[in-house]
Amino acid sequence: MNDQLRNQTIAMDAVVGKIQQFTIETPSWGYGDSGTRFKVFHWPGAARTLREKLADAAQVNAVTGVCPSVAIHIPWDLEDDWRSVKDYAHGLGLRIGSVNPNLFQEESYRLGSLCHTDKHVRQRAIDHVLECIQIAQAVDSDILSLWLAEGTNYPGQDSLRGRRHRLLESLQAIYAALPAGMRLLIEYKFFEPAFYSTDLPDWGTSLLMAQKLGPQAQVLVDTGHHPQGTNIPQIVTQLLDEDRLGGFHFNDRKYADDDLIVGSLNPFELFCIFNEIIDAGAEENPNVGRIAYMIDQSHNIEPKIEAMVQSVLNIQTAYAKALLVDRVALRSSQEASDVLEGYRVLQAAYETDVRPLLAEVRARQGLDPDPITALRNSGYADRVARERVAVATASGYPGA
Ligand code: RM4
Ligand code: MN
Ligand code: MN
Repeated sequence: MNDQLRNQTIAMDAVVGKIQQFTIETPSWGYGDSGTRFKVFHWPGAARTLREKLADAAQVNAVTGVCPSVAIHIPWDLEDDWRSVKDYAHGLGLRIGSVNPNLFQEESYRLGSLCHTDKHVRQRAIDHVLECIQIAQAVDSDILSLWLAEGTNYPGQDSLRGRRHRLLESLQAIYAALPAGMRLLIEYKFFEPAFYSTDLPDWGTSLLMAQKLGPQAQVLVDTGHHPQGTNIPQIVTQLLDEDRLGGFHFNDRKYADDDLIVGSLNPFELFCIFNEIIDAGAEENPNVGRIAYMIDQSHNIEPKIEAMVQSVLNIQTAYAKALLVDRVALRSSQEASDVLEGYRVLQAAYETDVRPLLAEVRARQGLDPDPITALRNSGYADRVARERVAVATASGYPGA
């Protein structure tokens, strides 16, 4: 083997190793029936219980090899015996990942939860989050992931400053209960279900809250939660620089919070996000090593397990391409103020066909190079479609 070939092999081994180590968490709620506010269509065999969701997630892990943890949503996934849930997950080669409190489906939350004017409602919401911290401890999870569905629909409906103060106070009570080593991820979303103001509408507001709380509080970037045209890769760089990028909820969108398959619409944006992370990592940014990569997807018309696998593959594709960026050439074109060369360096990596590389990664893990076909051939979907009886699900619109 000549030197050049040996160096290429070493470089390729490093890339393969990085792709194998890059793990992605899937959400329990992506395996059950869900839909739009118009109609929830039942998918034959869709998971009905946490155990069924975990069993489905184990299939995703079996064919991809990179999805060992599952996020849970409380109370959707509420159980009495967390030790047995933990053991059941371990038996499937999985572990429970982030714990997501639900602060949007109680009658008393009509005008908010952590920001509500009534301190009893705020306390109820805080107590629910504290319960979720205990659940996280019981399942050995170190991430509590918070999303607030609240705000106002009309100017003057409530005091915006008042809501901000209440939010901070509630978050401080939650932060005080966080055990050492547990992180509080603060997710933002610019609108919906509130339409005039949202209490955590953007990354800046989440970052301010995190900075006021302390180092265990970090920002969660859901890629579907921005206004059109927002430069998400730039948000990522800001948060990395501030050491506050807690993690991602990956999904794709065209118009609103569409929760579509990751990278199905904006694969280049996804690539650019990874490019920024890898670029920061090359400069030893300390935040890069502890980013939680999670999928937050819900399926209306898609086969659920297959949609999840597709998202994982699209994420791996974007990540692999970003690993191939020639960082030396990129830096020198930037230093030479060459406007287009840096773009071409990115383009060269983005246009590389990484399918053979990903097939090699899977072969080295003893996996089928084609996870979708492997999933289809496993017969799992047909089996659960026969075994699991449908449960009726409603839509958000009465009579719809
Ligand atoms: C929200 C948000 C949260 C998720 C819920 C189900 O839009 O993205 O992360 O927990 O949906
Ligand atoms: Mn989300
Ligand atoms: Mn969302």
